[in-house]
Amino acid sequence: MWNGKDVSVVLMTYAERDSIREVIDGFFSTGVVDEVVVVDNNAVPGTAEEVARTRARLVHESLQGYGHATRRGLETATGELVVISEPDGTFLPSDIVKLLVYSGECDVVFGTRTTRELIWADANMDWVLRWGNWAVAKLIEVLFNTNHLSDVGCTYRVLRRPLAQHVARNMRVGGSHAGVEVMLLAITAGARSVEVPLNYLPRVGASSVTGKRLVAIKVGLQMIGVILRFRWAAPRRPARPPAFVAERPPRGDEAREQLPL
Ligand SMILES: Nc1nc2c(ncn2[C@@H]2O[C@H](COP(=O)(O)OP(=O)(O)OP(=O)(O)O)[C@@H](O)[C@H]2O)c(=O)[nH]1
Ligand SMILES: [Mg+2]
Repeated sequence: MWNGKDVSVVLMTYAERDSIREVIDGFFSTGVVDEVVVVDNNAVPGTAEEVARTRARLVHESLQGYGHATRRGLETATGELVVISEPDGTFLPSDIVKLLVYSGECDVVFGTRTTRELIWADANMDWVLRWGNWAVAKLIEVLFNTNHLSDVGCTYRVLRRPLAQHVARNMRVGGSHAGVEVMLLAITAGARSVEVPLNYLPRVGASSVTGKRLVAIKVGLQMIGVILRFRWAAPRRPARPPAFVAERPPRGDEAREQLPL
């Protein structure tokens, strides 16, 4: 629980049998997590048995791909604050607090893995991945006039429940590039967002996406395709804030207008 709100953690799993139990236990031991939902996306044999040794709830998604699994997880989680993460050992459960700290002011808090000081030795974040993620994030920043963004590939985030449901209802991408669709659905809906630096560790087990250069480039190009599709379709500004945008303190120019002259 965080500031009186139930916290759900959603973990999608495909090939994380050897790390998932420790990650789930790590999230529960933070003391702020009420529920862990594991989405079994036709995971390797033995994964369900590992999850059964924890307090996590297991749901199954038969459609293959990170996006399909994410949609199922967002639909299933019951908390007011829904944290998405990965069970491959690349993220620290204790970093959840960095995301939650901003959840009072924002509808969504994105993580970034491109802060040099927080990239651990042997983590899969060489200069191509680091600057590639940064460049695509800057494309979003410029095209959608957002706050500072520096990583489109970070899958550790927290969404307030109404936004999580909006995203789940509107997701169309089933594959590995769905993470950027979640980001764009939030941005184009007018959600208040911020990005915070997170630790990035070496993966337990083999990476099937960013560990292979050609696959990583393909996912990057697919992300750019999604960004251009959203830019084409979305109005410059939402006509009025959607229902999930909570009352907020005045921002920038609005605040200045309220100052006595
Ligand atoms: N590769 C893959 N991952 C899936 C699938 N469905 C869900 N996932 C989850 O998607 C997340 C990212 O997949 P990873 O294989 O860890 O990708 P990666 O190569 O480590 O690359 P990152 O995106 O940088 O983590 C993990 O939590 C997977 O369990 C699937 O069909 N294929
Ligand atoms: Mg991973």
